[in-house]
Amino acid sequence: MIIDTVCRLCSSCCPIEAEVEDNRLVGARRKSFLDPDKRLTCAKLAAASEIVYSPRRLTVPLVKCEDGSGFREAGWDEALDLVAARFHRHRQESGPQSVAWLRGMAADWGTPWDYPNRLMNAFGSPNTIGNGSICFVARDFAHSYTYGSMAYPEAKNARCIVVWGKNDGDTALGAAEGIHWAKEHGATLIVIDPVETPLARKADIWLRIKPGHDGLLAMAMINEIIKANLYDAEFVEKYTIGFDALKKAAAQFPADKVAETLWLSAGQIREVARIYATTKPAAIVDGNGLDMHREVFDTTRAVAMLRALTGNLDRPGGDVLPQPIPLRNIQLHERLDDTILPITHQYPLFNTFSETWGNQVQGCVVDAILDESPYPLKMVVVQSGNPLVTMADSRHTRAAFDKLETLVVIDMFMTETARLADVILPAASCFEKTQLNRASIRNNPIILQNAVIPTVGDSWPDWKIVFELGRRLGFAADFPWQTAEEAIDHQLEPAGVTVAVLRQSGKTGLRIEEPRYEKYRDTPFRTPSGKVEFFSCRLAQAGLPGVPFEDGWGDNPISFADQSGEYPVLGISGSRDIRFTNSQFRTIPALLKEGAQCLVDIHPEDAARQGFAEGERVGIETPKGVVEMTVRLSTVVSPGIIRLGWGWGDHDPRANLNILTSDDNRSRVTGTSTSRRLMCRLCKISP
Ligand SMILES: Nc1nc2c(c(=O)[nH]1)N[C@H]1C(S)=C(S)[C@@H](COP(=O)(O)OP(=O)(O)OC[C@H]3O[C@@H](n4cnc5c(=O)[nH]c(N)nc54)[C@H](O)[C@@H]3O)O[C@H]1N2
Ligand SMILES: Nc1nc2c(c(=O)[nH]1)N[C@H]1C(S)=C(S)[C@@H](COP(=O)(O)OP(=O)(O)OC[C@H]3O[C@@H](n4cnc5c(=O)[nH]c(N)nc54)[C@H](O)[C@@H]3O)O[C@H]1N2
Ligand code: SF4
Ligand SMILES: [Mo]
Repeated sequence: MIIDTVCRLCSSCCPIEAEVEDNRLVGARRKSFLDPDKRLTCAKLAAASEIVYSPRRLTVPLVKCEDGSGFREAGWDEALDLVAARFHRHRQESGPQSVAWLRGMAADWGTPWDYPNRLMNAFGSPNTIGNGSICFVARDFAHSYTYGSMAYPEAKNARCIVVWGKNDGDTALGAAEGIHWAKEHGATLIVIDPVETPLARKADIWLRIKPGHDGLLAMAMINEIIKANLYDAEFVEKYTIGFDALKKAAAQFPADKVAETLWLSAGQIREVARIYATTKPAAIVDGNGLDMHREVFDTTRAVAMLRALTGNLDRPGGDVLPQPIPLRNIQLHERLDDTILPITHQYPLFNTFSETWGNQVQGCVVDAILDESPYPLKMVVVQSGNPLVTMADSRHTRAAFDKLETLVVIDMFMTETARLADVILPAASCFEKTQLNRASIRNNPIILQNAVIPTVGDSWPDWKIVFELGRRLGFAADFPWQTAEEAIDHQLEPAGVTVAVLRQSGKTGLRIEEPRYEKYRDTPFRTPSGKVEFFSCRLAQAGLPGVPFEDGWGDNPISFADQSGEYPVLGISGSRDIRFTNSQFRTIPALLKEGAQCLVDIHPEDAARQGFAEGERVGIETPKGVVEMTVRLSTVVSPGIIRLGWGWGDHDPRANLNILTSDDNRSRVTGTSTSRRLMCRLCKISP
C-alpha cells in the first residue's frame, strides 16, 4: 500500500510516498515535479525502514537505577508518574519557573512545538526553549522585522538565483531540484560560500567569501545598487520606509574599500550586485551559513533588504511572502504570571517577534543552571534534541546538565544527552505519528504528516507523551484530545479544514487559498508602519541599530581571534552529510557504509606543509578543548581554512565538534554566538 505523507528525518519535510506492507514500512520515495529518473535521492529516506526498525531504537521507558548502575525498564504509568512527581516537587521547592522544556529540531516546530508550550504555560513556567538562536529563527526574525514574515525563494521560476550560505544538495533536496531546474532553463546562478560546494561548481559566479562577512557584502551590494540607480524606485517610494538611512549606512561600505576584507575583488562585488539587481525575477536562497554567527540578525536583515530594494519581494520567481494557514493559537500564553521572567528575558524582542516562536536562546538554559541566573533551573525536559552534542561548548553544557536535579529525555535513541537522564521516554518516529509541520502551516498548501505504520515497541508519539503528561499534571481540561487528529482539528478549525479532509487531498496537499503575488498592493506589510522597514523604529527605540550596520562593521569577532598567534587556522564548523541529520543516524549500518569517520577537509598545501596525510587522524584544538578527526585532502577549502565534520559527537565523543566552540560572546538581539567559525590549531596525535 502506498500512503502519502511527509518525511521528517530532517527539517526539509519532503512530501513522500511511503510503501507499507503488513503494517511495516518497506520503502519510501520523495515526490517531486521532476520525472522519477531525474529526482535527487536521499540516503536517509532510502534507509528509512532501517532507521525505524533499528535494534537500537528505544522501545520502553527507562528509569535511572538508584545505585547509579544504569537504567531499568519501566511501564509508562510509572515513568510518567515519576516525571509528574518531579514537576510538582520542583515547583513546590523552587517555583514553576525552575522547570524548563528544551526542544531540539527533530519533532518539528509546527503543531508539535505548540504542545509543550501549552503544557509549560499551564504549569506556570515561561521556560519552553527552542534552538532557534542557532538554527533559522534568528533569520526568520530578521525577515519579519523587515517585511513582516519570512519570505521563501521561488527559485524554480527565477531568472537569477543567489544561493547564499546554503547547501541544498546535501540538506534540502526539493529546494536543490528547483535550483538545478532553473539553472538548466537558463537562470544565472550565483553562489556565495567560502566552500566550493557542488552548487558553487555549477555556478556562473561563485564568490568565495571570507567566512562570517556576509553582512558586509550585503551592505556593499546595497551601496552599489543604490549608487548605480539599479533599485526599484517605484517599489521603494511606495512600499518602504528608511531608504535614506539605508543609503547612508551602505555608503560606509564602497566595494573598493571592503573588497580586501571580504577576500573578493571590487569588480566581483559590483558584478554580482548588477546582475542580481537587473535580472528579473531574482531569488535569494539564504541558509544556515548565515546563521550561527553573532551578527546573524543584521546580516540577514541586510540580505532581506536587497530583496525589497530590487523589487523582487513577493513577485513570481522572486522571494515570496507566505500565505499562512489560519490556525488556532493553543499555547495558553495568557495563563502565565507575567511577573515571572523567562530565562531568556535579556532578549525581549526575539522572544516576542512572533506569536508562536517564543523563547529560542538555548544558551540561557546552561546559564540558568550553572549561574542560577536569573534564578536556578532544577529540572529540564529535553525533547527531540541532543544538546550535549549540538549546543556550543559541550564541556560547559555537560557541566550544566550534570548539575541538574532532574533530567527527562524524550528520544528515539540512546544519546549522549539521554545517558545523563533520570527518565527516558521512548518516542515514535516520524512515520509513526500524525502532525502538521511548520513547513505546511507557514504557507499553502497544507500537507499532512501521516502515521503510516503502528508505533514500534512501546514507543509513543510525542503528542501523546505531552498530552498524557499534561493530564497527569492536573490539566485534563487543557488536554482533552485522545488522538492527534482531534488536536489538529481543533487547531485547524479557523481554516475550516479537518485531518479527514486533508487525508483526501491527494498527492499535492490542500490549498485553502490560491497563490497570490504582490499582496502588498492591497494588504499592508505586517510591520508597525505597514511598509518594508529599511529603518526600524522598534529596534532604534530598543537602543539597537535601526538600520543594519549603521555604526559600521564593528569588530566582528571570530571565536578565539584574540589568540590567533597560537590558533592560526580558521575552522569552519559543520559540513552536513546527506546521510545524517545533525547528531543522528550514525547507528544505522547502511548509512555508515560510505564512511564511518568524522572528516576534516584540509587544503593539500596546508597538509603538506604540516606533514598530514590523507586518512590520518589529526588533533584540532581551541582554547575550549581538543577533538580528533580524520584528514581528507581537499581543495573545496582555501589554504588556511579547514572544514570540520558536523554531528559526529554521539558516534565518537572524541570527534564532537562542539568541544571546540564557544558560546561566550552572544548577539544582544538573538543570543546567537559565533559557533560556525573559530580559530584553531592542528596537532599530531601519537598513534
Ligand atoms: N557546531 C555546530 N553546532 C550546531 C550546528 C552546526 O552545524 N555546527 N547545527 C545547529 C543546528 S542548525 C541545529 S538545528 C541544532 C540541532 O540540534 P538538535 O536538535 O539537538 O539535533 P539532532 O542531533 O538532530 O537531535 C535530534 C534528536 O531527536 C531525536 N529524534 C528524532 N526524531 C524524533 C522525534 O520524532 N521525536 C523525538 N522526541 N525525538 C526525535 C534524535 O534521535 C536525536 O537524538 O544543532 C546546532 N548546532
Ligand atoms: N543531510 C542533512 N540535512 C539537513 C541537516 C543535516 O544535519 N544533515 N540539518 C537540517 C538543519 S537543522 C538545517 S538548519 C539545515 C541547514 O542546511 P543549510 O542551510 O544548507 O546549511 P549548512 O549546510 O549548515 O551550510 C550551508 C552552507 O553555508 C556555508 N557557509 C559556512 N559558513 C559560511 C559563511 O560564513 N558565509 C557563507 N556565505 N556561507 C557559509 C557552508 O560551506 C555550506 O555550504 O539543514 C537541514 N537538513
Ligand atoms: S531531504 Fe531526505 S531526510 Fe530530509 S526530509 Fe527530504 S527525504 Fe527526508
Ligand atoms: Mo537547524
